[in-house]
Amino acid sequence: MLNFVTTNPGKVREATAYLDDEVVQFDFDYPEVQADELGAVAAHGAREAYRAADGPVIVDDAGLFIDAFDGFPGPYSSYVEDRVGIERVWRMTEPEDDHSAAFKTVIAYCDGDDFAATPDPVDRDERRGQDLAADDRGGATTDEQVEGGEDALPVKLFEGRVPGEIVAPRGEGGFGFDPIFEHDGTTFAEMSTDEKNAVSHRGRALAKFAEWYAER
Ligand code: ITT
Repeated sequence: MLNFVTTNPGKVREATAYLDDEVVQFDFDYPEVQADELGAVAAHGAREAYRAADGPVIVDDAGLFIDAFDGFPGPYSSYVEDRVGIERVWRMTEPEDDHSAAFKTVIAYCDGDDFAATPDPVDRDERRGQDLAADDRGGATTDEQVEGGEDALPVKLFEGRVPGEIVAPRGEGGFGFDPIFEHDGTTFAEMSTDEKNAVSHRGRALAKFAEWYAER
């Protein structure tokens, strides 16, 4: 059994399609550290949640990065959805603006054990707040054994990104910013879960995670 640590059932719905193991929503509102990088937020959450859960956990920290706003709301997307609302985020983009955007997600896995070093990132709390972008991954992995300390719990990170455009809200499906995010002419809220998974940031990260997790 795998605990998906989230207050958002939409994320769990998307994950079940990828994993043979039973995925259970672990509704634990972990304190989100203020950091400019999703990887740091997700890794911190996975460590906190692992201490509270009875088994392996995944945390998914996601955000909408709008080019015209230099990546805003990014890691602050949840706060902006609650306080501003997605309709007003769309209205904030002027007609003459570049409407391109991307959804990004980082899935962080923790089961309390160490991982064999691989070309993929293993966050050992050494890079808090630093960029864990896909292109930087090589440097995130070390063979070093980390001494004791709960903060040193290893966390494995899987990243996904999808490009798109900010548009007027359309569609009834999905969750969060899906109605204002268009990919190839269709908003994520107009897609079924399977259609969204096939192209989405979360689908890409989940596919990488599922492949690795099946071996573990
Ligand atoms: P948890 O932190 O409890 O998992 P959350 O919904 O707050 O739930 P995030 O902090 O990762 O999750 O999400 C940041 C924001 O981005 C939040 O407003 C989400 O609704 C939104 N979001 C995340 N993934 C999304 C997706 O696939 N489609 C649309 N909006 C998404």
